[in-house]
Amino acid sequence: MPRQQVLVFRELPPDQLARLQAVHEVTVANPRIEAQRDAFFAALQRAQGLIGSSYPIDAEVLARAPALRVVSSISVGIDNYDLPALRARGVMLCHTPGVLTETTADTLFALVMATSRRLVELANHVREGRWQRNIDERLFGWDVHGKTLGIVGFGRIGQALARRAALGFGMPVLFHNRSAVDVPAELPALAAHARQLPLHDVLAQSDIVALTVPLTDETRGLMDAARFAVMKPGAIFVNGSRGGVVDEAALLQALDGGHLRAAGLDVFATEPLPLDSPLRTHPKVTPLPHIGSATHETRQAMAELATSNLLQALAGERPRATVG
Ligand code: 8YV
Repeated sequence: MPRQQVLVFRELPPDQLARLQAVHEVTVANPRIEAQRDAFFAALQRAQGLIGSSYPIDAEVLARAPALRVVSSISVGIDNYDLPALRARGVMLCHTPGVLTETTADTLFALVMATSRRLVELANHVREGRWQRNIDERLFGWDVHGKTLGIVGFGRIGQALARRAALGFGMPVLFHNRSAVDVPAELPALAAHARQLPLHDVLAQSDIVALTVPLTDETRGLMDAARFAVMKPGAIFVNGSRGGVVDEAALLQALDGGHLRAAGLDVFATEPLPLDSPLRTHPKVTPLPHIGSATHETRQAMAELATSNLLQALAGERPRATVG
């Protein structure tokens, strides 16, 4: 098979970069880094394969990639990719589902704990020398065990989150999902713990609401002022999906007006979060820098899968994880 031109647009672990270099001509250029952007677009002109994440591959980029055959995303989310434009060009899209499910569910449950028990706020209370006497009710958190968890989006990550909540913390789980889920048949361990309900009922009956939906035309702006108003007074909101699913101004109003108790956010409409965003310093918000899958083990596994997808596609084989 002739050596082909591969463009890596997000850093790969050395062992995975070496796998690509052993077979193809590889250029590494991350367009999110100003100093590498010209190199990215120069290499794009001759690239048959792309591998990376967190950069929009749209019709404009594709128009500058006349030889492109496959894009291998180091992500499970595919909202950065213009699917109709890729289809129109016959460019295959691969991604990395499955390998990051448990890690991302861990992150989401960590946000449930951190917001409910005020972990970051109270750690800072100690760090900043303000722990001068036993804490009182002004610094108490709220129990997690036994509370009702509402999950919006019941795919792999939502189901993994439900297992943690129901089987680990005795939490009844209510979930909304676009398609019907036969819990007794598909998820027998959750049969006695998880119920599918319409979105309104999940929001209205849950003490904690967690988003795990993908960002699509249907879910963009899903959590708006009306839906935050449906949530229980004093409820906690956690977002591990995409920032674009949330009307952030409406979230701030729900927090500032006292309707919502707290919010744990791993994703934002604009990332990195702008320094002037009120979400960055809001006392009721626990912000994380999009660390859903960001562990050494899982990012290595994602890179390995994405590299295998690309090598297989360029060799004319069927990759393990294609989109569509
Ligand atoms: C990563 C993610 O943040 O997989 C996704 O969709 O959001 C995360 O795993 C990111 O895409 C890094 O590759």
